[in-house]
Amino acid sequence: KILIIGACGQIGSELTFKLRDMYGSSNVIASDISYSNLEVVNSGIFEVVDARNYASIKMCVEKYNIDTIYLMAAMLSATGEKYPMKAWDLNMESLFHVLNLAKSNVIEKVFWPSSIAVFGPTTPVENTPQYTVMEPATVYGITKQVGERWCEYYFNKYGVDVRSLRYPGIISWKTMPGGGTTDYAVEIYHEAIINGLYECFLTENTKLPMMYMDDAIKATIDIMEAPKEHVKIRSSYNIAAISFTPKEVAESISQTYPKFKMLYSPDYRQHIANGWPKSIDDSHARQHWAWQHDFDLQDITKTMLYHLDKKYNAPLKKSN
Ligand code: VAH
Repeated sequence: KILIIGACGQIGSELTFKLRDMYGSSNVIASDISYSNLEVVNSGIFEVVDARNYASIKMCVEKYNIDTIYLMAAMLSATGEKYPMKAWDLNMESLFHVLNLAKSNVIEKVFWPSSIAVFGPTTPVENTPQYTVMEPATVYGITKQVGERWCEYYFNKYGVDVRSLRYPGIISWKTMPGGGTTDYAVEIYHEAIINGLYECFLTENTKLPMMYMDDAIKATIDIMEAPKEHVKIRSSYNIAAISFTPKEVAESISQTYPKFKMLYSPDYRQHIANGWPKSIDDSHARQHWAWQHDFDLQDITKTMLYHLDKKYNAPLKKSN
């Protein structure tokens, strides 16, 4: 049985739907701190779990005989800079609780997301290697770097089967992102349809690694299904799909909406983005467990605009 902690979040929600498709709804328990995504809450078994509280997690694990946990709850980079201690507390406490449940064999397997935020201003920015200098300059990035060290330690010392991916910015249409620096890459598509105009909080040439949600979900399932001996890196794997700038995504939108306008008003998140890689070398993931992305920028723009146009401009249901 699988438990997803943070199932109402941007990645957690889509992971819930995918895992329910794969393993059957009754075998996938969704949980979050509140009922913040009713589609997730109403699509199967849902429990309120506080990821910062060991007893809260353990109770749910025992109630449903859970053997695998996807820990998707975290405070992201932008919000983490506003509430550093809250970000440290949530991101680290939740990881220790889940690793300790695995160490005491209450559960068998753990997925824990890391991020390109583990890299900092002194990291090589193009084709950032799997192994390199990492001096993260955000609280979120610090929690991800330290979290990776603990994951590898629990694997080496206690044999805990924890697997992890350094997600780039993730783009999806079903759920809004929650307080990240890459959130512009989701907001822009919504604004293009609603207003035909987007005021971007990063400068036009800020190049960042990005990935469509379906690719991120595929990578997550692939690494969790890979035979143990293929998962040779137990800190966290670099994974990549594409990199683009706000200007490039605006141009791809303009092919469908020629009148689309962009404004640039960089804010505090520009400083965070400046410390992150522009592109990622994911050759280890491709070699060890056959990682391969599918969606490039044109595919992402086509898919996002199609679904969001349907969502916002759906003809009113004919009242019969
Ligand atoms: C953030 N979306 O912006 C997250 C992610 C690489 C970015 O970690 O904080």
